[in-house]
Amino acid sequence: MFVDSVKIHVKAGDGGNGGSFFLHEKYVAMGGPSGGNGGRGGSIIFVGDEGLSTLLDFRYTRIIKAERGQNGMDKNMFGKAGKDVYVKVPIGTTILDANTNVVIGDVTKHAQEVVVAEGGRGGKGNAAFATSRNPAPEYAEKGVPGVERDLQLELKVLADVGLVGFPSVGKSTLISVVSQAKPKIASYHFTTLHPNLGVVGVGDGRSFVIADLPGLIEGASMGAGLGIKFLKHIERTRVIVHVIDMSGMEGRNPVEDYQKIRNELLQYDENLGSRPEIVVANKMDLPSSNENLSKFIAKTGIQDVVPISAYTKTNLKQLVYKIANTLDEVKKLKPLEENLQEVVEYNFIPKKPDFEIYRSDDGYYHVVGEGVKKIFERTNFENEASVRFFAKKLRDMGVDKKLKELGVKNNDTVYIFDYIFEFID
Ligand SMILES: Nc1nc2c(ncn2[C@@H]2O[C@H](COP(=O)(O)OP(=O)(O)OP(=O)(O)O)[C@@H](O)[C@H]2O)c(=O)[nH]1
Ligand SMILES: [Mg+2]
Repeated sequence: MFVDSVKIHVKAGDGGNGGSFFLHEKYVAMGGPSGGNGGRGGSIIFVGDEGLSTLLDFRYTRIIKAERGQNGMDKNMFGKAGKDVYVKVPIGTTILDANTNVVIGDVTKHAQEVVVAEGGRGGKGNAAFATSRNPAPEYAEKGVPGVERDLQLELKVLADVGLVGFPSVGKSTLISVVSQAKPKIASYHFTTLHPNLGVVGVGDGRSFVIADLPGLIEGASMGAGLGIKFLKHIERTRVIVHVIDMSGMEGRNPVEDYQKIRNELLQYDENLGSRPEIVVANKMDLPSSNENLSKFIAKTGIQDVVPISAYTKTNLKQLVYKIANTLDEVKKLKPLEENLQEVVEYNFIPKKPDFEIYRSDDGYYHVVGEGVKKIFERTNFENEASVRFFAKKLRDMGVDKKLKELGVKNNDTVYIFDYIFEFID
């Protein structure tokens, strides 16, 4: 089964909490604060792997989690970091945030790494907060939660060359005789249900990757047949090899076949019109092919048709050379990366204000925003010192000032996420 689109959930490890401890040593009545920092949570990292060709593994693993960091311990011992989780993905995988559709990364090379969910930082232990004014703080930070998000993974085959054409024209037969690929070949339409990749050695040291794609039919760009699902793979190939069954068997008309497929490609993406195309006349071993080829050239005006027989392996070397030469020309003009979607850096997050305050219809104040959330998540509300620290941070951030500007009075209710506070000046 070929899986080229899948939605998964990732949850990086939370940072361990900072410890809040005091040294209790023999004969020392009250030692100093000694809570160590919490460990970092494990991150989730995707790694390009050329041995994989589908996203099938994700069918069975829809949720990926990394370990949390260990809590900070007594005697200034730091918690251990959570282990990072490495997940192999095929080359050509685009990773998107499923909710925003922002591209997180494009895996285009073997061993390339993309951090898809970063582990949370560990909280600082109380030892880290000792100052001359407060030599014995009880306060310790909580760890930062690890990034949690839904991901959409899209696999687009990364081949140099894509074989396109109607069903049964001989695309799979062709790839099977020019490469090691062993796709299914049969006389019924839509034998090929997913792209097959093969590496073609030219014989002079050059090589290229060719993709055998499922057959296209009229209306493919609108979803007919296997349709649009596979047209997207053609987007990323540098050269299109358009295979035509020149025998005209089954009542087929090679000229019409050519024009229909061309039309579907253009309907799908007009940029495909300028992609270099090599027209291949296949099944030249059959009786009517020669005559049809002459007519084809006369009607379409395309002089440069490569006649072959995949079945009798005729003229394949000439075709392979022609493809390799065309690729060399294209590579000179345009590196493959230019065809890829623009990559948005993982760390790029639009800057939002630290907090925002709004008033709901019932008269309550609500404080929201990323900055406040960060502090909120690190606060242990069962610990008084920690809560005091939280209040101070909000004041420093300007939340109190803004609330007063908005008319808040003593004892008014202020919501900060799911917690209710009373405003006290
Ligand atoms: N006579 C002759 N038959 C061929 C040639 N190439 C392929 N065939 C036959 O045509 C039929 C279809 O071949 P495939 O290679 O499966 O065709 P395809 O284009 O991959 O078809 P789909 O996967 O359905 O799109 C098979 O029965 C092949 O044996 C050729 O050069 N000459
Ligand atoms: Mg096929």
